[in-house]
Amino acid sequence: NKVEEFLKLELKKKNALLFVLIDSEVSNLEASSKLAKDVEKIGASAILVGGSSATDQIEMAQVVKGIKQGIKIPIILFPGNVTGVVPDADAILFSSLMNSENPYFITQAQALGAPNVLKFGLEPLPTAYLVIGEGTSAWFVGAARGIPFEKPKIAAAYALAAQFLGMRFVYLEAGSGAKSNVTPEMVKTVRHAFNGFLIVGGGIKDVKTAESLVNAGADALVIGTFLEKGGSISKLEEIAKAIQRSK
Ligand code: 1GP
Repeated sequence: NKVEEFLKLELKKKNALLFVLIDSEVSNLEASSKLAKDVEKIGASAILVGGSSATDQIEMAQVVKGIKQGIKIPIILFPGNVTGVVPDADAILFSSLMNSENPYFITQAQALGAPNVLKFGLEPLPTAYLVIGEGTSAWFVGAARGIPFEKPKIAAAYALAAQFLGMRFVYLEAGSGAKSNVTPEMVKTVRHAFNGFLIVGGGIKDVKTAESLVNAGADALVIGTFLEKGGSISKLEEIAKAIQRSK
């Protein structure tokens, strides 16, 4: 459990961690490699590669292999489907979209993808992936019955169920580029119910929001769109610094 141990060690040193999401279909190999190096320098703890719109497995494999050479922090796959399982990454958010209405995204894609996770030697991080709100790609593609933003207790009930099922990670996902991020109140309520590693992402792009989510109990924040839309590394560094120290 190398990556899981690494993340736990990181959490002993920092209050919360920054994960940067690279969508292999948005940035090309060269841009992705540079981005990965830059965000490692400013203190990101892991690079996630994937997303619900990334379906070109060949391109993703090339991007993963390419970035791997330039960085020391782990590459964690963030698959939207079986096509998100590629070689050369360190780990994979082996996720069940627990609030999907389609059993494919709860257990079937997992069964189809598992043999390759083993074959490629990827460390599976057992993750409950919970889609909050509506209207995003993750919500649509994953056929999610989005948990309303103002219903934190429902998210907490899913997180508790995830814990009882043995999952060690919960990912509260507002969706890439979401207009509103998951509320600190929801994070707090889930934190109360769930003992494992709590990831929060979707629509996070400023220091204040990031701090409030970390203060509410998030262990890691995922940021993708902010950089895709031209956000600066120095601003991301401010976010990284703020969440690593705030408590
Ligand atoms: C999406 O949670 C991640 O899956 C990141 O969201 O792209 O909005 O930063 P953003």
